[in-house]
Amino acid sequence: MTETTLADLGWSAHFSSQIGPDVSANMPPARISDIHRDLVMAKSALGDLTLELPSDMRAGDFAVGDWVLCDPESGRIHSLLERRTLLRRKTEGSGDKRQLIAANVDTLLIVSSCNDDFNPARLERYLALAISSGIAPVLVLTKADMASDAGDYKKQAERLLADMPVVILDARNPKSLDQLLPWVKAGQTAALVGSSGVGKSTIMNGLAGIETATQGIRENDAKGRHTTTARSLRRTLSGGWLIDTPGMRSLSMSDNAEGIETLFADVIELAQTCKFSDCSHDMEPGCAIQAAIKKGTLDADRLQRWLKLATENQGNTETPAEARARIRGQSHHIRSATKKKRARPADE
Ligand SMILES: Nc1nc2c(ncn2[C@@H]2O[C@H](COP(=O)(O)OP(=O)(O)O)[C@@H](O)[C@H]2O)c(=O)[nH]1
Ligand SMILES: [Mg+2]
Ligand SMILES: [Zn+2]
Repeated sequence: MTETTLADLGWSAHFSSQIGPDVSANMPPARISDIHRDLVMAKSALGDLTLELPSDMRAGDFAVGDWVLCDPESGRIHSLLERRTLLRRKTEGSGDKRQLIAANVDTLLIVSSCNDDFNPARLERYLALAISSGIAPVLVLTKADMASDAGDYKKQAERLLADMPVVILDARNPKSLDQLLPWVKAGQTAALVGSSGVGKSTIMNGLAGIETATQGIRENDAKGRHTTTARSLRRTLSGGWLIDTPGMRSLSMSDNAEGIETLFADVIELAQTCKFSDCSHDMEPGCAIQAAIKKGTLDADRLQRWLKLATENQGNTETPAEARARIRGQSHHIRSATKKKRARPADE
């Protein structure tokens, strides 16, 4: 068996700077690959580990891709390291709670297909999430083999965000999947998101070299189709890391202002030149946005998409006080990691 180093697993200065070298020797770092009800699976320089949760944290406090320090004596997670990036979303009817999707992801592979699944409004939601989370987005359009005009989907996708890579492929074809290799190089982590049925698991299996018949993460759903039921971190054949996520039926906007402002920067700039500062860009005189639509320089659909996302995001976004409370809650576990270590006798 070849040895896995922390760097292979995606470890970087961001994480090592949070702990002293003596801590990492006694409390080995590990990266969470699967989360179950009361325990997590993790990958470390010592191999695959099964870890119990700390008594003051629940499974929902952890995300696939998280770095933790392990307590080898108890077999428990000792502490959670501060994340470099975090994908989270508000789920339907969950109030202020956010569901953690994945942590420490470098690239978000936003998957759609060259068919009716292709929907600019939904893709913009994923793009806003990526940008707001500080994660580079790549659009992956599958089923190019079944479309007569795959290039047209690519052109439409490229218009959504300047300089964003757009890849069209047949996810079942390994040669075609090679186009994704730049984002799954050794030590890099990418996450797959998109609706059910677009080919996320096919991409995962192709890049990780998993035979469909032998993989354990699938089970039959009511329709008799194979469906991914859990997130997982898997190593790709190229030495990178890939996180598959179950299809999301809805991705509601919350805490995504930065992403929305980036995606619609041109519309927002126009809005600032409207005659009235509280212009609703509807029937008001002197509305620069309506003028641009009339002139043909702005797409009326884009205005509607921007208004919808911005309004929804405002309604769902946590207040600064809520954000501070959340950040305090996270840093508590990081501080306690160093404190507990110092309290240990030197000869232990
Ligand atoms: N023709 C074609 N079929 C694909 C492609 N990608 C996925 N599929 C098929 O679409 C179905 C759903 O794929 P799956 O990977 O399970 O989608 P997921 O729900 O996003 O994980 C499977 O039958 C795949 O074989 C593609 O690029 N071309
Ligand atoms: Mg799947
Ligand atoms: Zn206006």
